[in-house]
Amino acid sequence: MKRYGKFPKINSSEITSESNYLNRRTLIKRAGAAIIPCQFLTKNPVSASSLDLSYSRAIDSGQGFYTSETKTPLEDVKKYCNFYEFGTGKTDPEKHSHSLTVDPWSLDVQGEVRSPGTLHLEDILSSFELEERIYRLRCVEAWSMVIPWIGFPLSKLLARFEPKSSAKYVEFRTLYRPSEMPGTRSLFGSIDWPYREGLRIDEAMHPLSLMAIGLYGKTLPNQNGAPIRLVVPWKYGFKSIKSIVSIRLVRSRPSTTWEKIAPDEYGFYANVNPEVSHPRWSQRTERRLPNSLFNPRRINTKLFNGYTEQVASLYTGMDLRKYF
Ligand SMILES: Nc1nc2c(c(=O)[nH]1)N[C@H]1C(S)=C(S)[C@@H](COP(=O)(O)O)O[C@H]1N2
Ligand SMILES: [Mo]
Repeated sequence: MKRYGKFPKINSSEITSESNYLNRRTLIKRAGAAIIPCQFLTKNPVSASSLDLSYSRAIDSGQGFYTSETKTPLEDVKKYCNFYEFGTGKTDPEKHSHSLTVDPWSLDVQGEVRSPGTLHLEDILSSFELEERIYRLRCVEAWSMVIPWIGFPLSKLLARFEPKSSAKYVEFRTLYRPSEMPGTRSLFGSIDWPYREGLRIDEAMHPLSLMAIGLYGKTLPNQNGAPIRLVVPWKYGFKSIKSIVSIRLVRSRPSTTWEKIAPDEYGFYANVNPEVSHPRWSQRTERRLPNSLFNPRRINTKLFNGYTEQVASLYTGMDLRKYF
């Protein structure tokens, strides 16, 4: 990614310990339907049965929902992040995202749909069955992780708003709240906030496209895109937009953040492809985190991040070099 200026540091008194958006009220409303944050458990002991997280485990059904590859430890998933709203350094999101208010949260869905509207996070959590997906995440910067997400298919969310046949693309937007996002207050950045991403409608409806609300059995850490984010495992990580507040179904291809900044470096499709180099580095291999000087864990990058069987048909007849 490109380099931007340094970001203002926030002082440590603003940083609270582990923050969590599920308060008692939410939990009672949801009647133990989903994820119980451990912070809640330590403060307010609950019966053992509530400890059961009700999401279905990822299984190897041949749909790409599961991989047996070694998972990236939770500590690394939480520490090594890209979330430019909180700064450009890998550990900035972990340091600065405590200030993000994730409750209340709502998601507005508009555009080419029969029933547009706003859903509160609580409604979202009680509407959809939660499932685990163990996915590879391949960043365009040539590092990768294996993460056990918890969420539900994006297709189920979109279906609820009844897309019209005129809906050809889906545009996503991240929250833009400068008071809580030091990275957006930088005078040197060239990002036109809010962070935006997009998918073609058939990509959005693909069963692998996931709305994640948790990882490793818990609600999402703020730095990983709390309280709700997209995960598109066959595309470079920048497509997997975090902390989403708005979804619009549209007729034509939306403008997206990284494509707008450097269209020759970051395409709209951004399908993982070892054959198509980034202008400044090769995409043939990747560092599987956590790695070190002595254990570099460099592995070959696979076409569509290893999800070819599931997604190749979306791109039949398309020149993947042209539509990178
Ligand atoms: N809003 C927003 N979403 C974002 C980003 C960002 O800077 N802002 N970074 C993207 C990039 S480049 C990657 S690799 C993934 C990283 O997700 P993770 O930090 O949870 O591993 O988030 C993506 N989503
Ligand atoms: Mo990335």
